[in-house]
Amino acid sequence: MSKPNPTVLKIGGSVITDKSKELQVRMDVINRLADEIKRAAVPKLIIVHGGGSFGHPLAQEYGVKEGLKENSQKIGFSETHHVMTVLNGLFMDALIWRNIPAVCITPSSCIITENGRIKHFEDKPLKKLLEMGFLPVLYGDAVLDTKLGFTILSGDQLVSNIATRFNAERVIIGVDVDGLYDADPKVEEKARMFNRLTLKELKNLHSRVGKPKNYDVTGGMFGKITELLPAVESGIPVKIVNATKPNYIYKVLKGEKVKGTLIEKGRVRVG
Ligand code: IP8
Repeated sequence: MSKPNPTVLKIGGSVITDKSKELQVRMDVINRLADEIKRAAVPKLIIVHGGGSFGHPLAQEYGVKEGLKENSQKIGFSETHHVMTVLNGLFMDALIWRNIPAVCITPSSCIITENGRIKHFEDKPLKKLLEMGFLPVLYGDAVLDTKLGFTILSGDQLVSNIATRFNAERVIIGVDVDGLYDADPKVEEKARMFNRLTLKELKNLHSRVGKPKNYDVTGGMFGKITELLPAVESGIPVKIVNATKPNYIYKVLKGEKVKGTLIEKGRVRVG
């Protein structure tokens, strides 16, 4: 029997938290997503979630991403990591209460970056969990860094790294908009969504998608695009969908047609 390659699912922090208020979880959304994940029953799944109004405001307040410059930042590293474990705990509750054998893998305990890029990743437990049929769950985290002392590892860099490392079949990115746009759809009324993009087209977008103006320390949609490049480059298709809309995550996990942006390495097929 052939073993399926894993699916890597990212759930954005803006989906599971209310970014207008610090430390505001959207438990209703987490519960609905857990139901959808349960119903879809994907054989090999790895989940990564973002920080939203848990990790980002604290990371920004203490300049965690920029690294350790003064001792007073250390408590900021601890707090940022801690609130992420709290958000993760709520996510894990929702999965485990539904009888999903999910296990949390804490990035700060198994990953060290170098200038913000993943350098060491002790991935054996993750691999073993996957082989045993567990659902590993990771998240964007405050991590140690060989050059900076510490930094912020975005869920998107993690997704791309894991997808490449485990030769994922596909990556699904659940966000709070319908897909990838040529401008911020929350600001620009006329923003146009891409249904499909090639790697080349995606690279061109870099210069056109502006940096976010909010507190998202890992760069919002701009950061996402940059981080997804290695996964797409290694031939893994990436689908960006709106996870705030009921059943979108269920449908995409099941391989059903759903509105969103599909990014593939090769030329876009016609039809
Ligand atoms: O929300 C960063 O992860 P992201 C998480 O995926 C923290 O960018 C700790 C700010």
